[in-house]
Parts: sequence; structure tokens; C-alpha cells
Amino acid sequence: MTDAPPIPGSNEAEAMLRGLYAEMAPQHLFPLWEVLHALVTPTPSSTVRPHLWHYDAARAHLLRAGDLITAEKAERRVLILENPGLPGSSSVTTSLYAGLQLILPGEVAPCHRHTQCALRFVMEGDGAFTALDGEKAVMRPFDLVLTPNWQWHDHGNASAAPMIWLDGLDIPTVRHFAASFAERLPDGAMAHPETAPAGDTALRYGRNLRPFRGSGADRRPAALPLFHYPYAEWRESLAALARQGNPDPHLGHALEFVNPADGGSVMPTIAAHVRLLPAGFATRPRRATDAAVLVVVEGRGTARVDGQAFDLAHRDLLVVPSWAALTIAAESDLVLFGYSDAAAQRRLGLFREALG
Ligand code: GTQ
Repeated sequence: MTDAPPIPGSNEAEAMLRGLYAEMAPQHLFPLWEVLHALVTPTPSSTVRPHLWHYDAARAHLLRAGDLITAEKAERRVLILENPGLPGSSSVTTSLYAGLQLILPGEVAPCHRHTQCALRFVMEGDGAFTALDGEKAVMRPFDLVLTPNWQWHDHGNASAAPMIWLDGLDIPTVRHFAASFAERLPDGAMAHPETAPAGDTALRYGRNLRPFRGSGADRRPAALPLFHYPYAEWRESLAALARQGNPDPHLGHALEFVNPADGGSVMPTIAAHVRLLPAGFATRPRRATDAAVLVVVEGRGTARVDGQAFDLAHRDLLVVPSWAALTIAAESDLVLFGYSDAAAQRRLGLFREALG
């Protein structure tokens, strides 16, 4: 005769459950009911923390690295902005990476390509270049330059001053999917052969025109032709927007960078925007599921992230976690650049925001 099972919830049943777990674990079997509430949370939950990097402090360390390792040796001489809540991950949020890259005068960062998408946002310096599939984008302060998935890119600095930019990549997303591929140009070649003069893509694809599809002049990938969004252009548009009408109560005057081929975000995984908060303006609280990296392009102000205050000064970098309540108050006209994984989240049906 077998014993009757114990009454569920009784001490005896609980003890037998522990015994069951102990026997299952070596077979890699675990009870969902012990972890369900941590897995399927009612609202977003991550260990990502808000954090501010002062540009001048980061810059000083980066320049010291510049004395000690060449861009060629490093392949990319970059200081990673690692989220304090994600130690050892090289991630700034659960899905995104951020780093500050230095190219000294005369240096070249060798040509490679990878399945990770990257954006560059120029922090300092004038006249270095990123070459994409052999076409140079000459980079000026606060320009946005893209290197989409699997396009060849090398960086070089023929100017007389150091060049520093912010690298924003989807490294953690690609790692999540275990879909990373990368390669260097064959035979140790450093730079891709020139395929077009600088600015060629902007003229062919950036004016609501494109070469007749399929014609010999149609060079760039149809899905993502543009890769250079100059500061001079986005700043002029932002200024015009700010002269007209009131700022959005949650965002200020805000413009998104778009891919003209489909009207969507600049890359499949990364969305980017700029905004201007007029002096004295303060946003109302906003939460969104896309953790974001913000860069102060101009002005001063204060950001509050779930009540924690961060002073914002020129070129400082702030990471805002998913679903944190964010308000920003502008002391002087405050111009911000930001990027996030909103592009991927919208595609996956995950993006949400809550406006207070
Ligand atoms: O410039 O291609 O910060 O491949 C990290 C990985 C920059 C780059 C980074 C990269 C790059």
C-alpha cells in the first residue's frame, strides 16, 4: 500500500517539494512557480541604474590611454561607459553599448565590419572621418554618423587635433541573439579603397531623391542609404521648430532622425533624436520602456530620474533606465542628443510610455 499524498500547502508537502526540487535540479528542471513573479513582472524590472559621466573626467582618462596604446593596436581605442548596475557586461543598458572613442592626428582605426549596428556622435574635434563602404563622412562636432550592420568602416584623423566621439552600438542585443559576426579586410589592409567622394551619398539619397532604382548610379543599400546627419542641418531644424509654437510638455522641442527609405528609425535596433528645452522650461514626468543614453550638446539643466537629481553640463552623458520617471529642467537653452532601443521595441510590439 502506498502512502496517501500530503495535503498541498502542509509542512509535509512543502518538505517533499524541496526534495523534489533537489532531485530535479541535476536534470536541469526547475519549478516555474518559484520564479514566475520575478520572470513576468507587472512593470519593467532591471538592475540598470541611472548614471552620469562627466565628459571632462572621461576625456582625461581617454587621452591618457592615447599616450599608451595606438588606435591601430587597439583596433578601436575606446573607453566603455558601463552601467554601474551591469558590472562586467560592457553594457550601458540591457540592450545597448556606449563608449568614447579617440583618434589622434594621423591615426587610422582599421577597416572592419560586423553584424552590430553603430552610431557615432561627435563630441570633440573637427575633420576626422568615418569611411563607410569606402565613402568618407567628414565629421564635425555633434554630427551623427551611422555604420549599419555589415557595412565596412574605418576611421581616420587627418586633422591636427584629437577627435573624440560617442559610439552607440547594439552589442548586447546582438549578444542576446548570439548573432555576432565580424571580419577585417583581407591581407591586413587598413583602409577600404575609396569608392565615392565624401558627400556623394547625401547628394544622391539625401534630398528626397535617389538614383533610379536598379540603375548603375544606385550604389547604396536600398533599405538604409543615408549615414551622415550633420549638426549644421539638425540644429537649424531644431531652432526653427523652437521658434514656432510651444514645446511638447514631456519632451520639449524634439526631432527624430529618420531613415528616408522607410520613414522609420535610423537603424533596426537603434533610434536617435535631438531635443531643445528652452531656458526656464521643465518637462513633465515621462516613463518609457526604452532605456536611453542622453548627451548634453548645449546648455545647463537638471535631470531627475526617479527622484535622483543629476546636474547636466556641456557634453555630459546620462543613462536613464527603462521605466524610470524622467523630468528635465533647463537652466539655459538645453540641447540634448539621445539614442535608445525604441526602434527594436516598436518592431517587437514592446514599446510603452506613461505620461505624468
Ligand atoms: O568603431 O567599429 O566602440 O566595432 C565598439 C566596437 C566601436 C567601431 C566600438 C566597434 C567600434
